[in-house]
Parts: sequence; C-alpha cells; structure tokens
Amino acid sequence: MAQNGRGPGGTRSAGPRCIALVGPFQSGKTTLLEAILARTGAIQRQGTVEAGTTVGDASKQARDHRMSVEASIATTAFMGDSYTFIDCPGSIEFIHDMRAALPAVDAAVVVCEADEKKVPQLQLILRELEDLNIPRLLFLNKIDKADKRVRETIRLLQPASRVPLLLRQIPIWNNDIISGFVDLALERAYVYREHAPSEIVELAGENLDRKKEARFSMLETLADHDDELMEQLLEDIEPPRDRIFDDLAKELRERHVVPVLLGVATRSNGVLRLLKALRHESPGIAETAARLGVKAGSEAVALVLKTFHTTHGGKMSVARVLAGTIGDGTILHTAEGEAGRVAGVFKVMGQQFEKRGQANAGETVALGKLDGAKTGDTLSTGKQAHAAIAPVKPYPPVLAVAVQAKERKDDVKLGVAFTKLTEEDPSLTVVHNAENHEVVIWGQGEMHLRVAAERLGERYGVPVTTRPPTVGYRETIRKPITQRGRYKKQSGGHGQYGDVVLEIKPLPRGSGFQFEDRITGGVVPRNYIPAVEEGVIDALKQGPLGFPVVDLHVALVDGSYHTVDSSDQAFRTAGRIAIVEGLPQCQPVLLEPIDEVEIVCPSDATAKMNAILSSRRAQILGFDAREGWPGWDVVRAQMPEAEIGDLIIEVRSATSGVGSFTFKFDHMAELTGRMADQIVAARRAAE
Ligand SMILES: Nc1nc2c(ncn2[C@@H]2O[C@H](COP(=O)(O)OP(=O)(O)OP(=O)(O)O)[C@@H](O)[C@H]2O)c(=O)[nH]1
Ligand SMILES: [Mg+2]
Repeated sequence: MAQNGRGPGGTRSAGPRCIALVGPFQSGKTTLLEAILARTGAIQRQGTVEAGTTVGDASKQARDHRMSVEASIATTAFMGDSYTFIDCPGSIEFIHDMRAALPAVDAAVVVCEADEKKVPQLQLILRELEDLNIPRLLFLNKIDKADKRVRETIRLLQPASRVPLLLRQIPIWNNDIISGFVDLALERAYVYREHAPSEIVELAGENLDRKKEARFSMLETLADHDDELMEQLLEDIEPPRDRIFDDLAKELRERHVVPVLLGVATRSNGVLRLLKALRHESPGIAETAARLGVKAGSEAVALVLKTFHTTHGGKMSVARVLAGTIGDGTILHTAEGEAGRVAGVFKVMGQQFEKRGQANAGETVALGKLDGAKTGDTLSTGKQAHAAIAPVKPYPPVLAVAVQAKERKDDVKLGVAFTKLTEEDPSLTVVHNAENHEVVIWGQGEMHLRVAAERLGERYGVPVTTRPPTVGYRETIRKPITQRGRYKKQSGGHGQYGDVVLEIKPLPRGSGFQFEDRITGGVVPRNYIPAVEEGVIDALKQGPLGFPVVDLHVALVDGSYHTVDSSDQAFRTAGRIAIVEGLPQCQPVLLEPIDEVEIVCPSDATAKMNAILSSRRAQILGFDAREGWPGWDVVRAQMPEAEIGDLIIEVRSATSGVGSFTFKFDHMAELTGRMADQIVAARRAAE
C-alpha cells in the first residue's frame, strides 16, 4: 500500500512503482533501462544494444533488427522501493505496446535527443501521455554528442509539449564537451564519471552565473502555479529548498510541467539523478489507482499491460496490481468472462521469469497461464467483474501481407500461432479471405509485418512465406446480348438436355447481380429455373478476364426441355454455357476497388502528400486542419486500392514517421488500358 513518508523533498510516495520508458525511435530507451538495472544492482554489468547483451530487446527479432519490437519489462529495487520499468519500442509501427502499457504506469520517462527530425515523433508520444494524464519527465539523452546549447534544445523540443518543459539541470561544458551538470534544485554541481556515480564539485565563475540565471528561470516557471513562490521571487527572497522540491513533485504530478534531466545512457551518466527524481517526485500506486478510478478494498484489481507466450513457461500476462493482492491460485475475471486461475506469480527481467510470492498493490508481475486474459484486460477477484479500466484500441492497420505456411502440414498449427501472435500483439489482425483462400495479416507497417512473420517461424515454430495480398478486382460488361446456352448429350441410355436463352445486360455500378425469370408457357419447367440461376452464378465467379463478374442483369427468356433427358444438372450446365459464351461478346471491362483515404500529417508535409497522392492515381478531394491537432492537416482523397498497398511507407518517410492514414472502401471503378491488360495477363499467368 502507498504510504506517505517524508523524503528530503517533503511528502513522497513510497512503495512499488511502475515507470514507462518511452520516446522517439532509437533515442536510447533500452540502453537507459540497462543503465538503470546496472546502477541499481539488478545486473552485474551494463550490456549494450550493439553487442546484443541488454536485458531489454532480448528476443531474437529485436536483436536481429537492433531495435525494440515489443515492450521489455524489468523489475529492480532502488533505495528500498521496487521499480518496474516498461521499456517501450520507439518505432511508430510498434507503438501499440506502449499505448497498452501506459494506463497502468505512475509516470513516464520520455527519452529524447536534441534532434529536430525527431520532434514530430516526440509530439505524438507526448500527446498520448497528455491525453491519459500521465505525469512525465524528459530525459535528454546522448548529451555526449550535444552540439548545441541546452536552452536551444529546449526551444526546439518545446513545441512538442503542451505544457512547459522545465529545465532542472544545466550542463557543464569543458572544451565543447559536456563533462557534468548542475542540478538546479539541489544547487550542486557534478562531474560525470563513466559507469559510476557523478562526483560533486565546486561551482565558480561563469558556471555559477549561468546556474543562477537558469535556476531563476526554473523557479519562475514553477511560480506560475504557486503564488507564494511568485511573491518570494518578486521580493527577492530565497525560497526554502524543501519548498522547491515540494513544488517540483506537485507540478510534475499535476502535470503542469515536464521536468527535463540530462544524461548519457551508454555511460550511465545522469541515471542516479533520474532515479532520485522518480523516487521523490513520481506518484505511486495510490495516485495511479485514483487516476484510473480503482478503489482500494478487499477485491484485487489488475491491468494486463503485456502478454508473452514463452517456450517453457507458457502464457504470461504481465499485469500491474492496482488494488488488493494476487497470488498463486487466485481466480481472476475480466469484464468479458473468466480469465483463469493464476499458475505462478513471476518477477520479470526481460525475457526471464522468476517465481516469487504473491503480489501486492503497486507491484507489476507476470501471472502464469491466464488463458482468458489478453493485453488491456482489467482483471479482478470480486463477485462482479470490475469494469474495463483502460481499453486501448489499436490504431487502424495500414499495411497487409498474405501469409502461408511453408509446409502444408503446418496449416493447423498456423491457426494456433495466429491466436498467440494476435494475443501478444493486438495491433495485428488476421483476416481470412474466403474468395481467394488467402490469409492476410494487417499491421502497422513493413517492419511490423516482417517481425510478425518472423515470430510465426521463430517463436511459434511455423515458418511462413509472405507475398502482397490480392487486390479485389472485379469485372463487368458494357454491352447487352441475348445468348442461347444449350447442353445436349446422347451417349446411349439416359441423355442430358437443357436449353436456355438469356438476356444479359449491364447494370449501374454497385448493383451487383440480378436474375429474372421471364419464361412463359412453361418452355422451361418451373422446377428447373433455380438450377439455371445456379449455373449462371457459378459461371459469374470467374468472367472472361478472370475475375468475379458484377453489375449485370440476367433474364431467362426462352428455352426448351426434354421430358426424359432434362435435369437440374443439365439446366445448370446450360445456364453456365450461355454465360461463358455470351460474356466475351459483351465488352467485358475490369473494375478496381477505389477507397476513400484520409491522410493525417504535420502541415509542412501536406504539399508532399498531395504529390504522393497524385503519383498514385488518386483524386484529391481537399484538405483541412486536423481537429484538435494544431499544426496538422487532414488530406482526403479517393484512390485505387492497388495504390494503397505500400502508401504508408511513402507517407512515413515524408513525415519523419508520424504521418498516417485510414481508408475504407468506396466504390468500384472501370480500369482500361495498359494497366488493365497487365492485371488480366498476370491473372492468367497465375492460373
Ligand atoms: N552516444 C550515445 N549513444 C547512445 C546513448 N544512448 C543510446 N545510444 C545509442 O543509440 C542507439 C539506440 O539505442 P537504444 O537503447 O536501442 O534506443 P531505443 O530508444 O531503445 O531504440 P528503440 O527502442 O528501437 O526505439 C544505440 O546504438 C545506442 O548505443 C547515449 O547516451 N549516447
Ligand atoms: Mg528500445
């Protein structure tokens, strides 16, 4: 349970914390986690991403691609409290793991760099945190490579945040290299040492003046939400240090400011100060439970923030306990049904799970074998299941790939693998396309889908091949015709006889298929007419161009029969023959699906989006300011589905990775000329 104790900074939350490490792609989150684990003694030596020796990113896919492809979780202890860190992937394609974990955390450390190109991504991540009301501090990493003044960096990053960035430390420069920092709240100067706590030094001369100025600026920002402090500043009274710490904690928790700390994750510089800031200033479980509307009581409540299917331990649901206690054997429910009985409570260290005792409120642990639980679920023990606290809907998918088991015998296993895959990563969806017997995985981008395919092989033992999914082309006709279809077979004994005359004519787009019976005088007996329609429908499954035929009207107008030889089968065949022989004479034409597309992007990329759309045969409908997103636009267009295929790749590369789009089917449109010929030829070749 959270208690309030007096730390050097006044009231601080005690007890277990859960902290997210988030930030733009490759900013150093996994390295920072490693530095934290080394600094807190959870591991002996700090590994590196380059050598593939970090606790985070321990999966084969993450190691192979040298990037985080899912959240890594590790629990350590610092000054008597337990801390669980969720190291989230920075790539926008894997952002769902971050979004699923965020609701459960007490605070987020946003790891970023002084890099203008990464500001849009930073803005996107900060918005998620702002929308969820999660306290956040910025860890300005890689300052060993800094080539600009920190104030300038803050100016660069500020537009990404809706609330002021509050510089809490300033660097000490030594021949164009940052050799240490001044903590503006503590008023102490430190010199960095590699993989060791920084050393306190005396401040003098120019550094002392810079400190005074920066400190005043920090206090001014704090005073915006503290009238008493404002008065003290105006009257030139030195505010008590405790008061400043209290303010820092309060304003972080109330999300009035985003404190900024400096560091070098690779060398573990600035890590201890970061941990101390978390210890004194981050809220704890009491505040987080209150934010989520969870009441303390006898009922246990937990939020699943990540799911693993491990080779040896089976399914693991990593959950933060928000209230009560969960132990081995606890039966848990989700809002939808029974989650299962907990088979083991585990401490998580990357991909390692270590059995432990029951977990109390505030702790983040893996719960074994909860078959009915999935990421994002609210688990509870009460008679009545707790309402879902924080359902997070994945972003709509933007790219698809068709997959097939390399070996036929794996088809059944593949189905099981899909279930595990989507349980681990709900931002993937698997769609079975009955029309062409294709299984398509939809996801958030090229790398996302590549990793999904790799996981099927490497984690679930079903190697697969992938290819672009089939576009849903159709064909129709442009000219009417009256066509006879006759099926007659006299081969000794019982013969076959069916004879029909069909009037075939085109219909407007979107009408589908219509069948009409205009037989008079019983020239085709009533009981055979459904068979004729069946034959027609069967023939329309693949028209003269090789695609399903739509938007046409077929009327049965005439025919004849034989009292002995006619049958359903014979009339079905006659119907088929009339269509197969008639359609090629009706000027068949290819139809392609056109989707309505909405691209969202920072406004400075809008012109580029128009160019991208034009190069993809799109009809641009216009653009508007994106509601609630200052500095962003929405571009609307209609565009052939075939061109949407890899649109996301171009959109991302033109927007530092933050542009995205949604689409939905709008209509079918005729496609003629060389492109249509190529599609028809490719279809024939595939048969
Ligand atoms: N110079 C320098 N390089 C760093 C620092 N921190 C991390 N790096 C390097 O930056 C690269 C990315 O580091 P990661 O820790 O994988 O970054 P990440 O934010 O976890 O990356 P994603 O999870 O893929 O977004 C690696 O090559 C690190 O060695 C730092 O403080 N200084
Ligand atoms: Mg990482």
